[in-house]
Amino acid sequence: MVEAVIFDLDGVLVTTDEFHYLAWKHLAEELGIHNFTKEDNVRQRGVSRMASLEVVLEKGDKIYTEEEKLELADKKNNIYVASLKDLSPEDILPGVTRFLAFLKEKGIKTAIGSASKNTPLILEKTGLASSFDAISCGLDTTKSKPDPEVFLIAASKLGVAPENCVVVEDSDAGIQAAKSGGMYALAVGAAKENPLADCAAESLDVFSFEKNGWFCE
Ligand code: B16
Ligand code: MG
Repeated sequence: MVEAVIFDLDGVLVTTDEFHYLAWKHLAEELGIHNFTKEDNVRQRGVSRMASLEVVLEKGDKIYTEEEKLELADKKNNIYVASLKDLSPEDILPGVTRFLAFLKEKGIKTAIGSASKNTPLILEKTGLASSFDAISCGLDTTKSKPDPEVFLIAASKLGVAPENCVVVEDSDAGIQAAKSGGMYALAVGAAKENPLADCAAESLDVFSFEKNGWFCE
């Protein structure tokens, strides 16, 4: 029985996935890497900032020390945070408000399970902070997706057993994390063809509660 839904943030609730891509592209260009593409960015979805940096660096041929890598990750984060300056409720993805209203009506708890350390800033700017019963993010974890830690912390903060949680994710790393944490996985967007997912939809906007009756049995 579904008692809680844990939402990924970037690319599921908010359009910030595009801002991540643009910030990494900016950094790549500065490093002389001109062939960093949206396909490369798919592998950055859901994974940590440092793992995302490796996806950029493997497109070039320079070797960086750990200290230099930390500086590069910081630089990207500064570009990314600056690009969030005008983030507002208008950047909430289509279908999110309807989805949250449905869950509230059914008495199903909600949480955030995001790899991003910028989660508090994004929730504040979009006005979403008060819409969730618990927040678990990159500031709470020591391991990143595909490790299930971020979702298990969310479930524990909600007081719901993992097998009664559904995770909504747009990344392959996140779907893998949900399944290894013993949760249901609803894949949207970039992850919609992931074979590990229990169900899938192009976006939350077109997700049908009627066709997925198990959601509210
Ligand atoms: P930050 P999610 C993830 O957020 C992004 O998908 C991923 O691309 C990013 O590297 C990660 O957050 C860390 O973000 O640099 O802001 O701490 O999809 O798990 O909500
Ligand atoms: Mg995501």
